[in-house]
Amino acid sequence: MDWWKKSVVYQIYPMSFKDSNGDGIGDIGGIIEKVDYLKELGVDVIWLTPIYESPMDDNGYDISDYYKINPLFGTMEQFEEMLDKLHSRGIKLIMDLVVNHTSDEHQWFKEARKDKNSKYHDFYIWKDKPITDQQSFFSGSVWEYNEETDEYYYHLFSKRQPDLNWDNEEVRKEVYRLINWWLDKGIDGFRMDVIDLIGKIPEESVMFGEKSHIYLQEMHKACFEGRDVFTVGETSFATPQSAPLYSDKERKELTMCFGFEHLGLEEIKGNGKWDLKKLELNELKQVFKIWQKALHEKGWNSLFWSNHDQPRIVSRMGNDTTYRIESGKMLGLVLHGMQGTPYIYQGEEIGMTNVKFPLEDYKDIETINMVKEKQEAGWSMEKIMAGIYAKGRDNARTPIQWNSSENAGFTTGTPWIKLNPNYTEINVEDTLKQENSIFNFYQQLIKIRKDYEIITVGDFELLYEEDSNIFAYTRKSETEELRVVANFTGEEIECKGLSEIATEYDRVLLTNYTLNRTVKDVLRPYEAIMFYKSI
Ligand code: ISL
Ligand code: CA
Repeated sequence: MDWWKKSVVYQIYPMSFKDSNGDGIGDIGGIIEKVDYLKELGVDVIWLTPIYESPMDDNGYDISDYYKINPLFGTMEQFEEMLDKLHSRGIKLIMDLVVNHTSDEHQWFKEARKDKNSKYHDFYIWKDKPITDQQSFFSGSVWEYNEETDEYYYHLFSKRQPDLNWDNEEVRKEVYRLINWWLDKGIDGFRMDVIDLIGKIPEESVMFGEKSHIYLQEMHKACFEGRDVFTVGETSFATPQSAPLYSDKERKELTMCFGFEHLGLEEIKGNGKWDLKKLELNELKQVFKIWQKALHEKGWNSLFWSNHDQPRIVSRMGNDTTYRIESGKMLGLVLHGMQGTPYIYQGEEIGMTNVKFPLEDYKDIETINMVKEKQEAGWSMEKIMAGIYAKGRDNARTPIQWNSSENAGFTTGTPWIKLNPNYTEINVEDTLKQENSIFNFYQQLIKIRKDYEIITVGDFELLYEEDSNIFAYTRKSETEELRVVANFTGEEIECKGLSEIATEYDRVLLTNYTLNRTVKDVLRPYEAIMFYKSI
């Protein structure tokens, strides 16, 4: 079987992971210090967000040299030491591939913007005037004026992140060259940033054209054919129809891709990410049901609750006060019980929570630009701040809380972003001492994936489909059966038939409450149980 089907990936956002030299910014040295922590958790693969040379307009998602390590994070020697250390512990490393755009400080763009006749000019997308009124993800028009050539270039993110012109064959060759260069160094694959956008059609404001499939197939041939590596596409626009196209092995595009539908359900449709409504559990269940079925034996799912762009999951869908630990475990169990490869975002394994900072403490370019835009559009400050508290990307970017000492043991210097003040109660050191911690629960989830084939191969059937409090499903194969039953609320609720299920199954593989053997037809707040039987 493909190794990545039994793997669990852990995402590291290096700036906020561990600082080793006291400059307040997490770095490669910090990761090297913590490899044994990752080993103890039991993860198989590390996904590292960008550590390449960058002016850091978007925290490294704006790359100025794909072949260099950003000195903020360390040196190439340290990178190699980290890779060796991970490999020696049996952990693989995938890097972030950001090739929808470069930094405006990349040599290609510097040449391109100076001279229409440079071969690099066509590496980017130029028009004489803004031909559409398309808005960029980080506010404002996608078209930015360039004085030297008296033209406009296209950027889907910040104006310091010009989009590459994927229709130019030279661009694609350069990208394949850098991919192969890193693979030859011995890394185990890539997470590909907004990779569905490479098929865009700027003239029509179309962001996810069919061409992305063609380019990915070409890339596969040029870089991945014959190598035992894995790729995961960040495909914000993937649907249950297109995800199998990206991840069907026969099509030779990607190993798997991230779908975001389950994380868009709090948005009022068409109003963007800041205009929010309450999450309906039934909508969430339907999304998972459709994705699980669409990809079963036709592709491969990526399972994730959060990443560096998303709020903390216990604050978002659980309860980050009274039932933080219970709900953190429940969410982990529901996700890891499904078919696909699970991703754990740093800090999720100890149940880190969202923050509420005063406006001046936010660092994220998306948040900062949004505030200006919404103020101009007449939004109240209350509404803007509510949006930031709920959805701001800095929620996920506060440093890892290693212990209860000053700055949570993250740095001896001044941290680049404030810490969540709750580090005195929530931190790794205390968590590791507790027997019933979220960390311990995640260790068990990872182990179950290794021990029970059903997690990898079983099909998916949603149960209690109409119930707006319960998330439950079965996973079946010819020889085994698994059933997950979870209470998504902070109340004790009725769960008809639960006691029968308990007798029908051989045993409980995992639960977040001490199991009361005479299970009644009730679920305690955020209670989650994973039943198992062999057939
Ligand atoms: O978080 C988002 C804004 O609401 C998403 O739209 C996000 O920008 C999108 O998923 C793309 O994310 C990726 O590319 C961006 C970078 O800022 C993100 O950190 C990265 O994950 C541009 O490179
Ligand atoms: Ca540092």
